[in-house]
Formats: sequence, C-alpha cells, structure tokens
Amino acid sequence: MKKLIITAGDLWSDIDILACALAYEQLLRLEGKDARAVLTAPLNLTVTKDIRDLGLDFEQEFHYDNNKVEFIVVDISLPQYYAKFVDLNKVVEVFDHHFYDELGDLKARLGNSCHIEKVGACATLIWEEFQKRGFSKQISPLNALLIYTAIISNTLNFKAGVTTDRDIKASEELIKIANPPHDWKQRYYEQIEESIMKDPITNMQLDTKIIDLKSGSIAITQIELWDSSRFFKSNSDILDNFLYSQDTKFAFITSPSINKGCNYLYALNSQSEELLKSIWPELEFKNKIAQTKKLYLRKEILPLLLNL
Ligand SMILES: [Mn+2]
Repeated sequence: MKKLIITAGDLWSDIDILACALAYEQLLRLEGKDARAVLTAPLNLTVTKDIRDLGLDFEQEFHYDNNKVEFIVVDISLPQYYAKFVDLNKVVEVFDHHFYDELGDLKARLGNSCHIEKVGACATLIWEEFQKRGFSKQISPLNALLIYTAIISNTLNFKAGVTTDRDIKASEELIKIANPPHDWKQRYYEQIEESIMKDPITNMQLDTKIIDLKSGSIAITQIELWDSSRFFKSNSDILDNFLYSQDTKFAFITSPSINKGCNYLYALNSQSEELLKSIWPELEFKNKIAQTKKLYLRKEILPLLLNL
C-alpha cells in the first residue's frame, strides 16, 4: 500500500488548506489507510495564534521516497501551483472549490476522485466526506474546529457571496462537536487584525490590485477585519500614506467588517469618493470613511467599477 500524502501549494498554507489536510488525514486513517499531511508552505495570517496553539500535527518537509507515495491535493486545482515535490502522475485525488477551464484534463484523469465544487470553503467538502463514508461520529474535536473555522474564515462569517447552504449546514453540525469558546469567532478575527497591525503596509500591499478604469487607474486594497471602523479611525495617517503611495488617480481600501456584516471604505481623495458614490449613491463619507449596506468582496466590487 502506498503512503497517501495530503498536500497543497508552495506559497502559503491558509486555514482552509490546513483544515482539509489534517481532517482528511484523519478520515483516511480511520479507513485503515496510511496517510500523512505534508504542508511545506508557511502558514499565513489566517492561521491565528489560537489555532497554532492547538497542537497541530503535520509535516513541514517532504522526505519520502517518490516511488512509495501517492498524492492528494487540497484547495488547489491548477497543477502549476502544486508543491514542487508533487509528481503529477501520482496525484490520485483533488479537492477544490472553484471552476477553471484547465480542469478538463484533471477531471478526465481522476474522474470521481476530482472533487471541485462551488462551496465557500474546501473544508466543507472534507466534512461531507466524513458523512458520506460513515465516520462523522469519529471526527476529532480539533479537526471539527479547524473545519468550522475554515468555513467562518472563507465565508466571512457567512456574509460573503460565496457562502452556500452546504457551508452553513456543515458549520452547524461541526460547532456541536468542536464546542469552541463563545468568543471564538471574534478572537479569530481580532488575532488576524493583530498580525496585520504588526506590519500593516506590507500586509495591505499584499492584497492590493491596481486596475485601469476608463476614467483612470485605481488601487483597491482589501483587508478583512473584525471591526473595520475602529481600524480605520485609529490609523488614518498610515492609511493616507499607503493610499497616496499607490500613485494612482483613484485609491480606496475596502474592508469587510465581520462584526457588522458590511464593508467600511476608506477613500484616498474626493475623486475616489465620487467614484464609489457612482456605484453606491447612498454612501456618506465622513473623514474619508463610509459604510456599505451589505458585505462585498473585492471581486464583487470590481465588475461594478468596470461597468461605469
Ligand atoms: Mn479555499
């Protein structure tokens, strides 16, 4: 029997990847298989201190004989992003939650072992595997908590447009097993906020996209927080400098605020405020800050701007 290596990409490992890899390792072992989670990429901000303190068990280096292993890839479907040690011919199963045209090949080769579905979190698919395969009662509280948190994180507490009924159902089932402290969600997002604040400029730059609109270039920075209003109000100097340094005609920060289920926007200048008002006339800016009616991801805002 070959050892089943569960892995993902090379750049970073987020909470969704972590939850998928650790929980799927448990499911395969419950089925009597020899499986190991190997995540060589560094854990990113979404794996917070509370989660790192849970005693996560996975390997950070790949040190197996390639002839004795097969690979299962989670949360990534494009082979060019797989960890370097993954031999594509030895990939036997893939889980992901997006649609790409390039998938044809993978789907043809893997058939039913290629699980690509439109759900908010890939980890939702792993929980559904526990249920389908009759092991839902055996999932460890730790793995239940990881999957639950991955769902909260990927769906922005169920407010993001990618959220499906399957994610909501999974989280309701898992919270009973995981039994987290009552303030788990708040602590999760506040710890992400603390990590961002250790180096706000670098972290914001990592999530900034510059796009050319008909009326000029725009920089859009996305930053997901527990309380975006508090963050904006107490960091205006840093935010002004950051937006100014983008050197674009328009610039704004869009920050889904998990506690309110809406976004706060921080605009560079009055032109940027006017541009945003042309998609949402109801916006009222005070000291460059305005609040939207519901929660939007940047990928939902972009088409609105491009249509102007
Ligand atoms: Mn994911």
